[in-house]
Amino acid sequence: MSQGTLFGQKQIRTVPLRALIKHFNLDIDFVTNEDPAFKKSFPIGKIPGFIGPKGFKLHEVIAISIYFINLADPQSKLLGKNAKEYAEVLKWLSLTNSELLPHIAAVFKPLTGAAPYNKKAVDESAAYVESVIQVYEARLANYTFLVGERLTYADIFSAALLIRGFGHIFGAEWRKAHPNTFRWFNTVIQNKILHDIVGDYTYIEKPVEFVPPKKEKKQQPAAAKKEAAPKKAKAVEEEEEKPVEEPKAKHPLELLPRISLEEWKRVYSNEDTRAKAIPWFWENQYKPEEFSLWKVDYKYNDELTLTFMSNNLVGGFFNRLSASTKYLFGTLVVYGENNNNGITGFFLVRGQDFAPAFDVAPDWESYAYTKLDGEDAETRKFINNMLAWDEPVEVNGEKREIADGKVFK
Ligand SMILES: N[C@@H](CCC(=O)N[C@@H](CS)C(=O)NCC(=O)O)C(=O)O
Repeated sequence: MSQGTLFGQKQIRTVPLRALIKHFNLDIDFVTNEDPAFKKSFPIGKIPGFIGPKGFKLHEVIAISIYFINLADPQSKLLGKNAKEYAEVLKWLSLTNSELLPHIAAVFKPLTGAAPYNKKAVDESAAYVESVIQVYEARLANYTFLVGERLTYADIFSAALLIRGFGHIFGAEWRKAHPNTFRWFNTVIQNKILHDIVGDYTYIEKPVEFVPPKKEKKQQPAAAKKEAAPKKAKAVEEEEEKPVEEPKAKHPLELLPRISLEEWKRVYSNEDTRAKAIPWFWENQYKPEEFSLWKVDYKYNDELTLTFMSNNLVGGFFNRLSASTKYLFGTLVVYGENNNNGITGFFLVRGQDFAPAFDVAPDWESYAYTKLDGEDAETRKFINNMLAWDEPVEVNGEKREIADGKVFK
């Protein structure tokens, strides 16, 4: 049975909700707010509105969000992992929804001509946006995400609504002055949950500038005619135009010389690992001037339970790393047994820094990265085993059997 209907069009507050529907595969239709059912059920006419089974109705984006998440998974860590984190998630949702977004709109709408322009009011709103953003800057100076150490709905929701800021007023200079918020936004916007709805994100170079509306000049009948055009529905009026699209800057790793990883990936998949692939790797693939080697260890091994779940965790991490397929090859194995296991492995990374290749995955900081010396015999022994998985792994002086593993290629 259908789980309900969400009403809206392209309004920004529908973005995080559509992301939840997709992520949790909820059976909820997304229907235009022009629909008579919306008009009848929501007299204030604000978007989003939701109608569930048996006439259950909700408005207010935060309430609808919490309902969707609980409907899909009452244990979801997207709402934090305890009462304190849950309250913190709500704090950020409220701050972004009530303080940030309306004031961002109060800056760019007058600039784009969507609302009357008054320089003093725009400047005041811009100053207020700045003071609120400093709350995000401060938190994100020491943490990857807004709540706890993992991605929560606070991140998804806030990044989604901040598209209005990044789409109109947070140009290159702003991003330089707010490195923490930018780094966080860039991470969250690429997370699959949002990427599925928003797609590849492109940044603006410069904020929108105020252009006095032509209609003030009396001699322009075309503009005057436009002014007299019939008004759109109120809620649609609220919707902002698409952000200016500019070509995406080249990924820093694209600027480096290239030895393809493709051939190695083919060799590793097709050839006998010990006899052919491993010698090929050291001879043809590992060029220290172009690649670096990293030991990668999961930081929270004591939280792992069943080995197959640890392996799923690795699978999820690899999925989220997929934007870096061209720059990485690696394997992570799960060693040990149920309720006593850990994750370790190695990666070959284009360039000498691991961060630009890994930071596409929102959970990249759940792993520790240690640079390896490819000339060292012990290192080679470890990597060879991470390719062959035919010997136990040594962890803190103890030999542990490999239970499972995944190859990132
Ligand atoms: N308090 C509401 C605000 C919703 C809201 O302002 N929605 C905008 C679109 S994102 C809207 O419907 N604007 C139309 C209007 O103000 O008439 C919520 O948090 O959901």
